[in-house]
Amino acid sequence: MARNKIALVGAGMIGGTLAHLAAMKEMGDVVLFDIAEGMPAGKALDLSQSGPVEGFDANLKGTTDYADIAGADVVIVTAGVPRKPGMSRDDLLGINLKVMKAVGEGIKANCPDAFVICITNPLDAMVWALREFSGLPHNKVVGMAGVLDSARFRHFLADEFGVSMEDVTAFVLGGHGDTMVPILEYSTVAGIPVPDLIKMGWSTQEKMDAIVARTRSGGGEIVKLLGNGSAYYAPATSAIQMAEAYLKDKKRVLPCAAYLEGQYGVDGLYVGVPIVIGAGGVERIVEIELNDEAKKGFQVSVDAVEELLEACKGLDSSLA
Ligand code: A3D
Repeated sequence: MARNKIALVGAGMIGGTLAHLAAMKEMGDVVLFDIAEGMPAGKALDLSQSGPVEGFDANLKGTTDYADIAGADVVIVTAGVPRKPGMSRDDLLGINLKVMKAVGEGIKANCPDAFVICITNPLDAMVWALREFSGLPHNKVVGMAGVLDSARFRHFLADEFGVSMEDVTAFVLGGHGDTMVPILEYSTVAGIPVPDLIKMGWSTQEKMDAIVARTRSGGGEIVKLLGNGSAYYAPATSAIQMAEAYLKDKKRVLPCAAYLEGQYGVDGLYVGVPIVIGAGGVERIVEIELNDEAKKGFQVSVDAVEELLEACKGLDSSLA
């Protein structure tokens, strides 16, 4: 049986980390694509040379030619530029929108049957644009944000409660970062909901509010500390979990940016919701009853995504 093929479009900090993880887990052969000459081939060669030491068998190839992603089973997209000082949000949107156009067309021409995971920011708009440009079915294109946001939330909760991170589950909805909507009632330690843990004296509502605020600005906290660039280890791990769910038909229930067609009262947008990922891609959107506060928070996310999409449509008439 042939190995799976994983194409990483964007071979920067997250792309390189994705390649490392995919190879170490023997998820398949890996192609690192980037527009930067030499760099993807350099990373592929460096990673290949860790194979004999680590003991993995995976072919790694770096390329600047889209033809090399042909037949990929999974494509993970991190291509784009980060926001630099002096750059407006619309400047960034315009640049990364053009990148999504090139990437979408590359995927459409070379691997239209792939499962595509987008990481490029602003996430909820870029995943929508990538889907539009690629023409792939909506169930085969998803955005990575919720797994990362909930991992950050789980880490902070485990720290606060003094328990293993493995035993903490967190439930988040909505957009990436600022507009993330954590649902404490569905966040648990070994099945015990957080509000019950507060009643049991494990923590206080004030501490939970502070953790929610820290999670929302979790990306910014890391940007500030790094001084140059943004988080890449946890974002890469999160996307790998989604890719594995697809390749192994695990039917994982994960929060991702998925295309909504009426669920949660939203139509035609990518928003963060829990979904089931299996061999069919997005196999199910999990729709839960929201309380009034969560509904309000979710609507803020939806409004923010809608505003970004309008800006995208203004920048590229083929999207209107
Ligand atoms: P970086 O290390 O700059 O890598 C981006 C790569 O994209 C660079 O190597 C570029 O050369 C390459 N690139 C630029 N244009 C193209 C193109 N047209 N085709 C192919 N490659 C191209 O960034 P990074 O890896 O740290 O981050 C990648 C993206 O992920 C950024 O947009 C981040 O904002 C985003 N990000 C999202 C999250 C979420 O949770 C959604 C978290 C962290 C980072």
